[in-house]
Amino acid sequence: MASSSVALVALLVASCAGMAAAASFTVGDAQGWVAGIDYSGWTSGKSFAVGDTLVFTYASKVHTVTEVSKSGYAACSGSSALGNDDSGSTTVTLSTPGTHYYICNIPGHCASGMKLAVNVGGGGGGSSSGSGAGIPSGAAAVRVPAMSAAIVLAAASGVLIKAALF
Ligand SMILES: [Cu+2]
Repeated sequence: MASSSVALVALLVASCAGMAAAASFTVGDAQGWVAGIDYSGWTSGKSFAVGDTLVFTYASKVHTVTEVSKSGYAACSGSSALGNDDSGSTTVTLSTPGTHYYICNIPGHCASGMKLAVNVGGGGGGSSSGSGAGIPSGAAAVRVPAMSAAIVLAAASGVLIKAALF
C-alpha cells in the first residue's frame, strides 16, 4: 500500500517534470558537434528556456565545448573561457536567461563553424522581454493543466499532495 503510493507520487513528479520543466537538445542533432555545420541554422526555430539542457556529442579530445563571452564568440577566442570540456559528451544546463556562447577551442575549428549562440528565454512565470518570442507563453499554458492533473490524481488516491508539489 505505502510503497505503491510512493511509486505513484514518483511517477507523477517525473511525468510532471518531463512535460513542463526541461527539454534536452542534442546540438546538431544526428551530426553532433563537428566542423562544417551552421549552428545558427540549427538554433533557428528552436526555443530554449531556463532548465533546458544542451547535449554536445563529439569525439573525445578531438573537439572541446568551451563556453565563452560574446566577444570570445565573435573572435573565436577561448582565452577567457567560462567553462570547458573535451570529454566527448558534454551536457550543459541552461541555468540563466540571456544568450550563451559556445565554441570549439581547437585551433581553426571555431572558424570552420564550431560556434553556437543560444538565446535562453526567461522560462517559468513571466517570459522576460527581449527576444520577443511568443512561444514561452504557450509552453506555460501547457504546464498548468499538467500540474492540475497531477494534483487531482494525487488527491484522489489520498497520497501526499505536498510530495507531488515539491
Ligand atoms: Cu573542434
